[in-house]
Amino acid sequence: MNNLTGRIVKNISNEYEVLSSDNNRFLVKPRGVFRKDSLIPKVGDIVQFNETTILKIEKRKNDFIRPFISNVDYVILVTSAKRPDISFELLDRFLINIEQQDTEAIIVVSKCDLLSESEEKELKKSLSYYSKYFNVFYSRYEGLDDKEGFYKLLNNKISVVSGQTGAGKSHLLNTLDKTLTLKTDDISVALGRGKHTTRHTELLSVSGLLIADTPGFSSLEISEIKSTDLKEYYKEFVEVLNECKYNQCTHTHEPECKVKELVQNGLILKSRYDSYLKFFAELKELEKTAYKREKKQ
Ligand SMILES: Nc1nc2c(ncn2[C@@H]2O[C@H](COP(=O)(O)OP(=O)(O)OP(=O)(O)O)[C@@H](O)[C@H]2O)c(=O)[nH]1
Ligand SMILES: [Mg+2]
Ligand SMILES: [Zn+2]
Repeated sequence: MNNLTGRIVKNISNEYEVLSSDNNRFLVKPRGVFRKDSLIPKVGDIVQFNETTILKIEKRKNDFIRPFISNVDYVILVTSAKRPDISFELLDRFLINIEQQDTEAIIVVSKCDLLSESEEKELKKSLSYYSKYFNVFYSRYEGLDDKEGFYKLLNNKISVVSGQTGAGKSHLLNTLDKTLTLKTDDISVALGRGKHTTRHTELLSVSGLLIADTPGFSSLEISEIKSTDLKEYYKEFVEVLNECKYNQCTHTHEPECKVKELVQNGLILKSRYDSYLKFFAELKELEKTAYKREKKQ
């Protein structure tokens, strides 16, 4: 057999399922030499392979550790309106992490059926702010509100669902393709948090789209960003880049700061600014600890 090209869609221990460009599936193992180079093939990789072995991993467009996947066009961030209750701070944490990896985020607010009419209205008002910068979709137990828009956006793209455990990632995929039977489970009521129902990352054919289901997580740290670079991850701050008095304004303590002015006028969402201040302080603290450690050595 000649060498083939395909995409890794699934990994279980040292075996990989590859979907070839002509839509056939193969179960193959990586070449021993990869391990020597500490190169681990991952879901999303474009590879050259023969009937038993992965021969070459093509250069990755992007490379995620959590979820463990590569070559992603969109991260579909599933965040539940209720159970667990929506947290704008967590939402911002996820969004920054996604942007950090050079990928675009799509927000899906799930479990809207658990809200009263007035609660839903209120939530949509806050989220309309996000829709200036991101594609925002709403879903309920029966499925997505705007399926058509979703399909249009994701057609011919590689996407991955991500988000808190119990947010409804697997359930969402099940509603999009009735042939899928992904395991979903109720979140632990006592703990108020999920227990990781999905255990593997797998790229699925979802009514013609390629979307990976992934295990969720319950917390997320922002690190590896310099505190003074954090402002670049807030699109609304970047829009007024040159309008603060000081060029290097961190939008925290400086006078005549345009960002602070817009927060006061209600043009920048207060919770966005609050999350910025919180993450800024977290990053400063990390830098301080690293500095102390360096001095000791
Ligand atoms: N009412 C309601 N329940 C939902 C909705 N989406 C998911 N659920 C329920 O929420 C629970 C968790 O859903 P899952 O799809 O397993 O969540 P997950 O994000 O895949 O969780 P992990 O795999 O642990 O990361 C299940 O009991 C689902 O039936 C929704 O839109 N409305
Ligand atoms: Mg799941
Ligand atoms: Zn400023």
